[in-house]
Amino acid sequence: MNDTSMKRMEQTMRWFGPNDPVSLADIRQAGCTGVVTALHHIPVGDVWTMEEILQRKALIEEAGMTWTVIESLPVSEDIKKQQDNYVVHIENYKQSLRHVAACGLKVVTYNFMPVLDWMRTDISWLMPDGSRALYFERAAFVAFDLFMLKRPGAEKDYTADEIRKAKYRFDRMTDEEEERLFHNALLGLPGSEDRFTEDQILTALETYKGIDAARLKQHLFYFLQEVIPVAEALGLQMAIHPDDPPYPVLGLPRVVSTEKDAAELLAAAPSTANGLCFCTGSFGARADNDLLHMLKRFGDQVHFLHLRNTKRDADGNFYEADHLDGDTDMYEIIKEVLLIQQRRNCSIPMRPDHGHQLLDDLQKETYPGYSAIGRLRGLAELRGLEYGIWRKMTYTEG
Ligand code: DNO
Repeated sequence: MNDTSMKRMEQTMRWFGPNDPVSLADIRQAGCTGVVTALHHIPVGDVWTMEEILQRKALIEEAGMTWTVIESLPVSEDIKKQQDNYVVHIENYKQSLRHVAACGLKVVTYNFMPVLDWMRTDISWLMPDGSRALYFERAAFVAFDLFMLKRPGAEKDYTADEIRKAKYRFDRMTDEEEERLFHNALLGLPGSEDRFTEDQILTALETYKGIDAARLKQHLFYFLQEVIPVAEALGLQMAIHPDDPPYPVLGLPRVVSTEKDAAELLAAAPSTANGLCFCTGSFGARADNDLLHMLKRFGDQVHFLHLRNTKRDADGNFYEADHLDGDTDMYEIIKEVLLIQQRRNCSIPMRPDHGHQLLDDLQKETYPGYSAIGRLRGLAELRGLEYGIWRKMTYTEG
């Protein structure tokens, strides 16, 4: 018997809002039924009003899709540091969740990375086929930290060999390369066009003095214990995004990088509302993360999927590979997702995370990693792979 009731993933793409050069119509034509977006213009820590949420929702629905996931409802620096206005910000966060739920939304993504969100040294790295990818080059990053930012005490974070390689790399950098590296490393948060200046970043780093990983974890757990019961009562699913890259950067602790981190944060506020945004690209940048094992272990609490692939090397560099290439076995991941969905009787929203700049993308300026055609290629490949596995699992041949 053919069991066609088996669910497929819900296909979505990220949209940065009305200023995004990639339009809702483009996303629809990519075959998406859902959109992932956020109210990037609302200052972090403030309440998202129902009026603003409904306005955005209406735009998406007019384009024939649904607002499937919020990415992100950002957590303020005060909450991460438990300083100044953090109590007010947590109350505001809960209020935003009430509004989000009242407007019919279900999944909320956020992260707990101090100061900086994702970070790359090159946002336009030339691939052998002429397309451009995001790249993290360890020696360039160390050179940026030591010789450009000149972060006090930075030498302590690197081995003698890393420092030597960084010096060699830095000594051969042209002015133009230096400028580009500086610009890329301080790109700031996705969805904003502001980037940090050197002074701003050094000051921001300074404010984390005395906050080590153990303390940041306590702050995260406190936040979860406050917010998760509210989310649960509202029927929301919270999905924390892992650190990217998944280890400390610029002396800042990062606490959502490994299987152990994920297990601890899920246990800190046990609830189905406390879940993960399973980002194969972020977790996958660490060789000691066994992604399939993690997906099997945490499957009941995966509320959102970022499907992307990275290719690492022994020096700590990684680039964003084609979605079906790289170190993560996407076939195994999608097969497991289908089994999880069957068990939970649900469709987990997915988006093709990042994509190469290719074809007409190369002439356009979009948010790094978020060009239309590169993501469309990623989505199409993932969709095809899923369909093939789904057919095999649900149809009896002959
Ligand atoms: C990068 C994204 C992340 C993600 C946030 C979630 O492209 O996957 O920036 O949106 O970390 O809060």
